[in-house]
Amino acid sequence: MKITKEQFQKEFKNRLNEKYAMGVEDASANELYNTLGSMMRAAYSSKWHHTWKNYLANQQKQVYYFSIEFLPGKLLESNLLNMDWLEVVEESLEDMGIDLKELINVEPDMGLGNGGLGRLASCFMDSIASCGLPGNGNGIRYQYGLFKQKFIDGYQVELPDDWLNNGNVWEVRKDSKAVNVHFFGDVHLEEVEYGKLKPVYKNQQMLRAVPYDTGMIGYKNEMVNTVRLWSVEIPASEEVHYRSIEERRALEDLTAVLYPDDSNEKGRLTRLAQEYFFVSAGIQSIVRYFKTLNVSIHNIHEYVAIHINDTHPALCIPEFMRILLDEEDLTWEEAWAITLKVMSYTNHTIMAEAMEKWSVDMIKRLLPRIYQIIEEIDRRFVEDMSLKVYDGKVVENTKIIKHGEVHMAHLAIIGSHSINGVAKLHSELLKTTVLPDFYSIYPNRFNNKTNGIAQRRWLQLSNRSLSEVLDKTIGTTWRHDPLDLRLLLNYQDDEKVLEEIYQSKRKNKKRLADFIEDHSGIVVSPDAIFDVQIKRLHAYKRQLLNLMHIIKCYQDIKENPESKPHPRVFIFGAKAAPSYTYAKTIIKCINETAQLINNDPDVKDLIKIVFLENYNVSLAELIIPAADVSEQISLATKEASGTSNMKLMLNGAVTLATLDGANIEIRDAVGDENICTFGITKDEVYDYYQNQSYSAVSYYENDPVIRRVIEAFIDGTIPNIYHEGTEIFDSLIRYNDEFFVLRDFKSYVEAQEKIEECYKDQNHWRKMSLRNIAHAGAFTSDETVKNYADEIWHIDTLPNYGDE
Ligand code: 26Y
Repeated sequence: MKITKEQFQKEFKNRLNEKYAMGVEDASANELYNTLGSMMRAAYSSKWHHTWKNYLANQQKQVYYFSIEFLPGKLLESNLLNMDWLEVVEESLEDMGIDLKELINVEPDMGLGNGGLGRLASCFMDSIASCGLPGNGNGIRYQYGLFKQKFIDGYQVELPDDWLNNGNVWEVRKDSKAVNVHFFGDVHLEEVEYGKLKPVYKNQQMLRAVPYDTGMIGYKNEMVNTVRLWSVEIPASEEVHYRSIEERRALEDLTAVLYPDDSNEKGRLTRLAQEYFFVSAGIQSIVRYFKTLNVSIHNIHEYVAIHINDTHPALCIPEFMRILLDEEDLTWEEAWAITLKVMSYTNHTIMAEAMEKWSVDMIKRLLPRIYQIIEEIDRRFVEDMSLKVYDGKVVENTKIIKHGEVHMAHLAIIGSHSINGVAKLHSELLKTTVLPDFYSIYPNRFNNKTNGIAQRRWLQLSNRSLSEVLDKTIGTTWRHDPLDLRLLLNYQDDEKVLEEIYQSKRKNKKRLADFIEDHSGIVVSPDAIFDVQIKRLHAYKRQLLNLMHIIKCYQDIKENPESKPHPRVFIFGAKAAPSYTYAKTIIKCINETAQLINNDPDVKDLIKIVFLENYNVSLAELIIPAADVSEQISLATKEASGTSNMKLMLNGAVTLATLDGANIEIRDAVGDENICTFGITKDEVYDYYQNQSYSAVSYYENDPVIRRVIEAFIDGTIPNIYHEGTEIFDSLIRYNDEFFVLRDFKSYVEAQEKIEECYKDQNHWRKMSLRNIAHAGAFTSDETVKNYADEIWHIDTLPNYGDE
């Protein structure tokens, strides 16, 4: 999509005038942003139309990626990049006296996700379009995104994220594609003709699902795919039933908020209704589109692949069965065979508490027909397995409905032809430890697809200064093929290149330092080591381990005022689920420790702690390019993959990591000498579990350094944390330190010392940093989605794709 400066400026001014009857000099940043956005949308609309017309004409098999979360962040700059408009627009606006950055700043983050899983979905959407693959997203258009985080007296406070209040230029409401979704009521099966049972419904509640489509623009390839997000409305025919505002509100609440909880499911009916709502709407719309192809429904699996992103959309399986059975009159056997071919599932966690289960009573009440189908899937599964598997325990462990609950992961596994984990270790653990019985039943269904990241957003856009150095040094092919970053290895002994990379890092650190000063008043030096831990706040991610090391450093300085560690800035970004009190306690403790250390003159600025408020995609784009050290310190086995580890590596940070998730693959890619690993391994973790031999209190009693650090939480050293300090103390000592923080403390401290040593040898450090950048191409989500496309979805690019 090419445009010249002249064309752009003329069109931009016309549009501004048309929309607001204004000239450039009178318009606000917001008006200019809206003008630019609508102009871009008009420009890519014909490509968007063209893309789906081509899919239609070729009867292209497409994948539909069902995800209850999408976390794209801002779209303006990334759309400009992918349209190949970025430079022209930047220059043209500058000529008109407009700074593109100001327009970027007024766009709200599209924050329809909690963390890793939602951001992965968005990287995949970018990659699928950029690789020319026929794929679409399907999710919920939450009226409020993930809460905005504020700190008041060091405590996390949640405020609503009203991201739509100024409209959304990127979305297109498609009234003509709306569908109805049904809830509640009674259902029974009646014999409509001989031998054929059909459901008959009474007293159902009907809601309207209205889609809002957003174009996913491929990187300079003229392709535009779709993410379709559903919003609830009251159908015109039902208006009479909901006359009071309260009644209407209750229904409209269905798509009002994203559940900000990725740790404990509170069993909320609304959440289950959300899951069914976007699943049913999405599947109905797929089938409706499929019908326009004029192909027999018996062959739908040759045209449609449906991906279930974690278990939240697992109702895809019974819903698809419902349509094939009740609306298309297929037999159970055929419907099931087709469903299996269509569905695939990704697991993102091994934490038992994050495995979704719903009470039978609730599903039965909310989704009576779906429950019947789940029951029948389960009945047939148990019957079949009882014939094939001798061990009764295996069947007991794998069935879907148990103790009055529906196990969503079991449903997803039984109904999918492919089940994947998100890093090698995680996929192995699924087979050997988490789901061994399923693995024994379906060995061929299990596979690994290591996560990846979109280098366009996480390097080209967020780190312009490094990108320029790369262009100058290795040419620009890495922008299309991130594996070409490896060419940088030819320059690892080139002082000039090392210096240029360092200077770009310093520039990014300066930019972040200015932001920190503006937003928190804390002054930090860009010459300090920027040590970064950014991710959701979770006990297993062990922000506490990081904090404990900081407290140790502080105590060392107090004890030995002459010591001269290299100055460090410890940077945190993390939201805690509002109901997760322990995570909030850790936030409070970090904030109070920051108060203490940042204001203690004895510290002489050798340590600063900065906990930035409201960590989100845009903030990540600012922090990551400025990081020296990447903290990836979860307890081995707990972090399925992690993706900030990949983003930080790509931006030249050196990883300080446990052997968990994708950290292991990062180590294998960069080599032992370019990463700093520590901590117990998965085998040691499982040994402790098996022998129940872990004793946290013995570390407290026998290690004076640990004791002194832990006591700081309860002896007044850290002020204002009377309750919180006790809670931390108890979690470690009374409740035996569930995530082995004390076990790993010593080796973490040693690893931190090694980091400091390496950093002091700047030449060595710069080489390590370069090698991290050079090897990060391996973690491009372009490759990840190509693997999904080839091995799971069996989809292909358009026949003439890539022809000039
Ligand atoms: C059921 C409900 C409580 C729930 C809601 C959200 C459960 C889980 C989640 C989200 C999980 C998540 O974000 N998992 C992360 O997925 C990333 C992408 O695969 C991984 O990199 C990361 O390790 C994993 O924690």
